[in-house]
Amino acid sequence: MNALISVSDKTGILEFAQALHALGIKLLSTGGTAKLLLDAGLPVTEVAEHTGFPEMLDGRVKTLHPKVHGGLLARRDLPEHMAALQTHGIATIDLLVVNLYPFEATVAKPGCTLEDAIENIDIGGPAMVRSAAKNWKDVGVLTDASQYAGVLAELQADGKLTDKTRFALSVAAFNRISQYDGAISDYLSSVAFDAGKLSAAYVPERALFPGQSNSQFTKLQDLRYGENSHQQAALYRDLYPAPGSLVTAKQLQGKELSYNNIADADAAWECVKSFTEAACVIVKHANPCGVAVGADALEAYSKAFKTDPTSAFGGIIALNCPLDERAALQISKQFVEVLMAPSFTPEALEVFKTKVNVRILQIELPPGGDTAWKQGRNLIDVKRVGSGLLMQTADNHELALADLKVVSKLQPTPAQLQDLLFAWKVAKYVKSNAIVFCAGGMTMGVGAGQMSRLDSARIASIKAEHAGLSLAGTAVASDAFFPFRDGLDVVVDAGASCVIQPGGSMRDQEVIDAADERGVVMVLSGVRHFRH
Ligand code: 93A
Repeated sequence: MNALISVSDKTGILEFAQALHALGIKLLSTGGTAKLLLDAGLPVTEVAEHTGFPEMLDGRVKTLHPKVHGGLLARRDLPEHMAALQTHGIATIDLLVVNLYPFEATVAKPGCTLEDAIENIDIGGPAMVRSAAKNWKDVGVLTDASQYAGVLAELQADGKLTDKTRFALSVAAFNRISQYDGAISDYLSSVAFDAGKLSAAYVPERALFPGQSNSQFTKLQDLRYGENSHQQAALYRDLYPAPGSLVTAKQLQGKELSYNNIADADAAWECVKSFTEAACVIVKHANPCGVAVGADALEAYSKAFKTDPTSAFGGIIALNCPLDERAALQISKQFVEVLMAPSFTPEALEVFKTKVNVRILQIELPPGGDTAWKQGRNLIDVKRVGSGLLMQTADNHELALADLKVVSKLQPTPAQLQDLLFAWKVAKYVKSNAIVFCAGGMTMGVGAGQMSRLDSARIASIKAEHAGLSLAGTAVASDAFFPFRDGLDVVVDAGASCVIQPGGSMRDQEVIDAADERGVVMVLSGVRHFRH
């Protein structure tokens, strides 16, 4: 039996090689490994001697030779394969022990240069591992020192490895190669991304669908902690982030972003960028607590703030328009955790200079276009469940005026239609069950995340009352249908004059009749926006 040993991490290799030798296994080895074994007095044949070809190009070519790969890949059960080995004077290699150039450890070192990283990309090692792992029926492949003891015990007991062991080793080997290549791809992608070298022309707009395993992420930064201080956390981004998505933001000032900051900033940004007019979204605990459109940043912010000044305290504020000094002065009156906008005037930035804790993010709006990616959106959503992942195409549905179906006897006025569409847009970004009262391009009451739609409706109206807002004549959006008329009664009692909901309940007619009875407009969107 022949074993080829070529390891960068030499932990435990001498003892293992000595034990193999004691079993009568012939040892082949590469430069550094061979030296270590020879120095310990073990009889070892250098690969260069075995192939008759010297190591060259600073070791870049050591084992890339038919005498190595032929010996690993030949099927022992095929006479043609064995005859070919004989013709070319190639000996079989039955055991391969390889661990790779330490690429991961190299790039983890501070100050690692691109050249260092590149030199630590192992080529010959993975090639041998793949050959051996492909030919697992005949070759045992060890890629980690933790495997030495088990393999040795089996060889000492039976003189050979079982099929089961060789297959398990093969699977482990391919796992290792995949992990290794992933680390190389991630590192090079982030280097290129940071240097602005990821040319858009070569960045494919990947069509991601559930069932395709094509999500590749690269680490942007470690976070101080996760949702709570006893949890560890880090921020990763897609290999190719959509332009205008949160991970492309630049932090201009302020404390380090926390896990919750990032999650809330994303919720705020996703919502605010769905508006074409100047808009402001204030988010607390992943829900918008104020959303408004206006002539400019100041008006949009002032209206959004009015929805729920209590909750806005310590909120995340996102604008989709330039932030000027007037708006900055107004915003600086409240406690704000994160402030984000596509651009800031120098005067606006000056306002926050002394508020060193306020995190200011500059984030470009997506270029826009006919695909979700160009609109800066994710194509898929991922959610962790136990030891699994739930994947779905993202909720990128946008409602157009023409999609609305008026089902009440009363027809909506143009102003009501505008308010309904605004309310619907906001409801999409509110956790279910969502009930959103709106008027004049601002939210007037937001009920979020309740287990019953009825309670969301009650909470939305209570919050409006607390904020001193009148709900008379408002538009209401419900992210899913009303299962009974009771929810509708609550919003109409609160003052709503028109309602938008998906429809589709068994009791739609009962709910529509109730709208007619109460003298309010009801329109159906035909789509639902659950957000759990
Ligand atoms: O430079 S390589 O990509 N070219 C090769 O042909 C090659 N063969 C083995 N790296 C190669 N190796 C790697 O060398 C092994 O994966 C192992 O990590 C390392 C062992 O080198 P040494 O025995 O000289 O310390």
